[in-house]
Amino acid sequence: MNDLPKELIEALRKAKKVAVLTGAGISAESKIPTFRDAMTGLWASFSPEELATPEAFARNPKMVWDWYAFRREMCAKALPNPGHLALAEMEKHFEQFTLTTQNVDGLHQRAGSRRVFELHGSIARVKCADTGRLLGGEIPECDEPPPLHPETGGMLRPDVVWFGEALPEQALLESAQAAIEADVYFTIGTSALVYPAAGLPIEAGRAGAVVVEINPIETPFTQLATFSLRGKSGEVLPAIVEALR
Ligand code: BJW
Repeated sequence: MNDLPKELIEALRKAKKVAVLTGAGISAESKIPTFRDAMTGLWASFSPEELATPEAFARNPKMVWDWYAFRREMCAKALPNPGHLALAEMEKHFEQFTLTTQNVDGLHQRAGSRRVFELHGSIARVKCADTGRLLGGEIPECDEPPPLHPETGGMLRPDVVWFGEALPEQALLESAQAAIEADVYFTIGTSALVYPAAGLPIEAGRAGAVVVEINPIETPFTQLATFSLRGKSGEVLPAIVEALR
């Protein structure tokens, strides 16, 4: 990518505090399908309400468990892509760098990012659906999923945030604080439809940050962004890191 705005690189050179929000698009180049892209989205054949709500799990726990088991395996096999790696590299350039992700795939940490806040949980963890107690060891084998928590006897579910559920308080607080303190705020690979995550770049902009969107297509956030870079994060982010060298 040759046509990065000069003003953006200048703003980054001056910036002390940088914060980032990522969504499913950053993992698209690691072959993890996004949620809402036509045809390829994970929900192309299912509606979110069928799979990612507590009500869906209560109605059909086996279907929801199986869907997450399939995705857990896909995430475990996936590898971080140049976009994840560029963000891990970028972390070293700034006095403060806060990476908030809506993704549950763990790829930022595997790429080497150190300060990561997972707003929607982690697909690698499971917990008791009744008590919220996390499972310590391996997921137990069972004939009729979901398996049960060995200590509580309740059904296991993924430790992710479904619609209508509260986000992890500390992760949200730290992310909101980073947004209002940021000199430059990036919103990368997200459709900007799901709140409260989608409110973070809005807050950053209101507090005076230079806000940069990276996405191949327009989103509801595009109009508010200072710079909207049309492209894949796996191409745009390495170009930004290169320009900062
Ligand atoms: C690329 C690319 C490439 C492709 N490079 N880019 C305010 C207003 C309206 C509604 C609400 C509101 N506040 C709360 C709500 C309700 C609700 C909500 O937001 N609803 C809207 C949909 C209307 N929010 C909630 O319910 C949240 N909870 C809550 O608010 O609780 C309140 C509460 C307080 C106290 C007590 C109790 C409750 C919870 C939201 C949870 C979202 N969960 C999910 C599932 C997580 C688990 C899982 O993975 O299965 O999170 S839904 C799903 O959407 C997932 C994602 O993290 C999230 C966002 O999706 P994302 O990442 O943006 O993906 P896509 O597919 O939408 O977009 C991908 C983008 O990438 C596209 O733009 C592509 O173009 C782009 N792209 N290739 C760069 N190579």
